Amino acid sequence: MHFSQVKILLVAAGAVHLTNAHTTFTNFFVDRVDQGDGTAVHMSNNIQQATYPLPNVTTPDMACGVNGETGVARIASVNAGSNLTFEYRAVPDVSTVSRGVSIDLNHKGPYAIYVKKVTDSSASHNAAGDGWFKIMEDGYDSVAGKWCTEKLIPNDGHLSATVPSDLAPGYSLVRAELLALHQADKTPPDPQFYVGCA
Ligand SMILES: [Cu+2]
Repeated sequence: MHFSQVKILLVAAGAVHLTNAHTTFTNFFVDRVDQGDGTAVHMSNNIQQATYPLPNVTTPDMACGVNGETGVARIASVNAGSNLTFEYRAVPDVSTVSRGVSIDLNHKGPYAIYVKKVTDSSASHNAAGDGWFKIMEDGYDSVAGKWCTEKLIPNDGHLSATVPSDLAPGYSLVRAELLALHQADKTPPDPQFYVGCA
């Protein structure tokens, strides 16, 4: 779907203007089961800017996004080998728009999924700092001629990873990082990181 079509759709739905059609991680799926809107997900509580990229790469918010250090009560149970899916949306509340509006097509770039062992997943101030390791990455598919962000759109905004079979039992945070590079070669460079944790 082209951006112009998205805009028309949103205007028709009476939604607010969609500035730059950024994106944010809203829904966590375990073995393809949706845990629910924002459930077990660390999300921004700024409704106007929830879909904005992080302003720079030195902010502690690089770990889990704005308000990402605030623990959430709901925890999802996963098993070694489970499929984890991260749904990104250009509009966090899809009750006002059609599902599947995940990101504007002009965003091109890779994604990666990270895990960090923590002592309590529901606690706050777990995210920033050491301990993260990468369990999945995808970038440019030279056969298809597409970036992962371009595949995101027909895939309902879903990124996926598999829980490593050797992950130790206990609590973990899992972090999704989507990186749009369409402004990264401009002056000043503006790589757009969209990160969130479950
Ligand atoms: Cu953007």
